Amino acid sequence: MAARKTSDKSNVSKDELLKFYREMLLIRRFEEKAGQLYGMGLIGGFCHLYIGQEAVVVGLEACTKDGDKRITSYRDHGHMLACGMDAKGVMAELTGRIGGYSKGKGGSMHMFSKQRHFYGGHGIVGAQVPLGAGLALSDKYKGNDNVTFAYFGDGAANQGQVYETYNMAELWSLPVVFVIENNQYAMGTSLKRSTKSTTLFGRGLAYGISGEQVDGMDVLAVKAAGQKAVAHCRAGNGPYILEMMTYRYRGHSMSDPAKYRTREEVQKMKDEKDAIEHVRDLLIGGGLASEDDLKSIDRDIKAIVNDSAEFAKESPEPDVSELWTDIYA
Ligand SMILES: Cc1ncc(C[n+]2csc(CCOP(=O)(O)OP(=O)(O)O)c2C)c(N)n1
Ligand SMILES: [Mg+2]
Repeated sequence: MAARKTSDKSNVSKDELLKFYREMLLIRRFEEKAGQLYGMGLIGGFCHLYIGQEAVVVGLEACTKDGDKRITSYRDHGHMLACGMDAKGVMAELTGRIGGYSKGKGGSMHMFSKQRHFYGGHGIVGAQVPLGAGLALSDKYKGNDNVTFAYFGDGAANQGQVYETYNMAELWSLPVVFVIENNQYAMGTSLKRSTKSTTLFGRGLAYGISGEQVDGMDVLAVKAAGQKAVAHCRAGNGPYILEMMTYRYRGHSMSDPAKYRTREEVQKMKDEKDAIEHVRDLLIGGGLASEDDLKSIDRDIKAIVNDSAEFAKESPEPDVSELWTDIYA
């Protein structure tokens, strides 16, 4: 990997770097496996992979405490794994089995965990943003210091409901961090083709919300910015916007003609900015871990992912009677 400028390393311990490595690798290997199962016809419907963007959610989860909430779009498997949801339950949901988080009835975009305060998984672009502010409103009402992370994409950032939410969130000083995962594309539409704004976080200023742009491929930079944002919210100062500059390596979803960007562009990001390689370099280059240490982590992760796939294949499909459960009427 080409050398790159990295953020301040002084606020990170060896153990935390190893934790980041492990968590990002779990997301990547889990999704590679999901991609394979999709190809084998074991996963149906929509499936949007997060590969490339791992540092965003892993760095931000390092800033959370128990009680904090998260809500995101359909590109959601990384968020689930990073907040501590079980790989087996996520994979079984992807394959539509009873052992999945929604008993196999929700699929990739519709998983939830009350225990981990994960509120989905939303297929309507931008819909999770007002819902996230609503979650923050409930915590504000209860008078605790919990924070909600509402993740959305650069494409979603052009939705009107985002700006209605900004206005109410600032007016009511809601403890919500708006995380824009700017991976530079909304399906096949590049940011340049959808807006003349030079930054997305800057739009918050019109509503009185502070924010900043962050190198979302650098987990240490993400964590540092996350800590600042969370402190702002916990202190009762209202919302904060983090625009994470990131990149997805795979297609928008499992079918993507990939005509909107060059192979060279994707390869350049992988070669120069990969978040996992970055932490690997810090660990090995800094003499904090050996190749063998990392190989042993790789083996552990492989075992977790393989077990999740086995569980997902062996778990039965939901019984027909499940059609009548978990519904409103
Ligand atoms: C309201 C609405 N409009 C359009 C779509 C179709 N659609 C699904 S994903 C997507 C692009 C969103 O891009 P972005 O917000 O950048 O998120 P990313 O996929 O890059 O994570 C679109 C237009 C949808 N699901 N919902
Ligand atoms: Mg995008």
